[in-house]
Amino acid sequence: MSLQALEPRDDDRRPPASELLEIVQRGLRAQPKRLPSWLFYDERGSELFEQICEQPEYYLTRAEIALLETHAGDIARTLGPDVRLVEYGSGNAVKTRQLLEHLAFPVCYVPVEIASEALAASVRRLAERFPSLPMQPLHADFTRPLRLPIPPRAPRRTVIYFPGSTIGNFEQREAIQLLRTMRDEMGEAGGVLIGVDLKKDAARIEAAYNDAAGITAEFTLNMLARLNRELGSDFHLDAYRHRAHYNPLAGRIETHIISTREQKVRVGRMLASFGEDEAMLVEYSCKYSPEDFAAMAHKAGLEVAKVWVDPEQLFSVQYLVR
Ligand code: AVI
Repeated sequence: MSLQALEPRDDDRRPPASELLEIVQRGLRAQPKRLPSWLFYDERGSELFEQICEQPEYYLTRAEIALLETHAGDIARTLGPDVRLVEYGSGNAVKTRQLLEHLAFPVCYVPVEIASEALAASVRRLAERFPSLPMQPLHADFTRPLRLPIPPRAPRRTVIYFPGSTIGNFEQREAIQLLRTMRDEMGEAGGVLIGVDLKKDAARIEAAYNDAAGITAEFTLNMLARLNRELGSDFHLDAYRHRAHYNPLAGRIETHIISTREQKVRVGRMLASFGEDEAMLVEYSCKYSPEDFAAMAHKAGLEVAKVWVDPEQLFSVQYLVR
């Protein structure tokens, strides 16, 4: 499976219909069936994800924001002055703002995002608050080598910012490859500031992906609605359900779409069969102990220079250097 296979994308990253059809047909032919998680992020999926972040069970966002609030000064001191901040994925305004507010003399902010709307929105939001900070938005896929714009003045270091534990949506091999790409982009003196969700009590993790309000279930099944709309497939949404289970050996939430009965679906010219209770994998959300993550970063040629963890040890923000 390619690096981008399970990576969050959004609507703008939509491949042409013929390519999308091929990706989906391949996923339905696989044994067991699996579809890439970036298919979640059409317009509705992105809205639902924002709602997930506000659910009481989804501790990740709140824990990360609280960490940034509590340790903003220390994080800024660790990064040092005259930083060029390069954010992978369109920034959550709150997290990025917190960071920028505390950095000493940031050289520029470079949000990297393949979805042009999200990219423009993140720049708009931050430009209001930081009118004199140069913004250099880069419309690109961050899993591929980037051509970073020339900064307005020489930075002391380039810091890649990758919040949200999005690294958890990549399988190990792909996560290592992505960390290696970051290592190349940041250069000799650079660093990576990354949000990493931690291993913890399985019930707590499972609850985060099975919120009582059913938002995550709706988010998961929205993938099928998207395929029906974009490919003209005929998934019967009421004959599938969401299942998110924590696999303690692999240390990850495995989200599946379950067929509640025997059924067939037409996708283009393909007629795919589902058995009753057949599970189709749609997302991994990997959780790490600090040691696991350090070992993985090491394989990418990066060392953990500093880790900030909340008192409940739910989430971590980590600073990686060469
Ligand atoms: C984007 N990513 C870090 C989320 C996660 O927690 O894996 C996506 C998500 N899927 C279901 N809930 C949230």
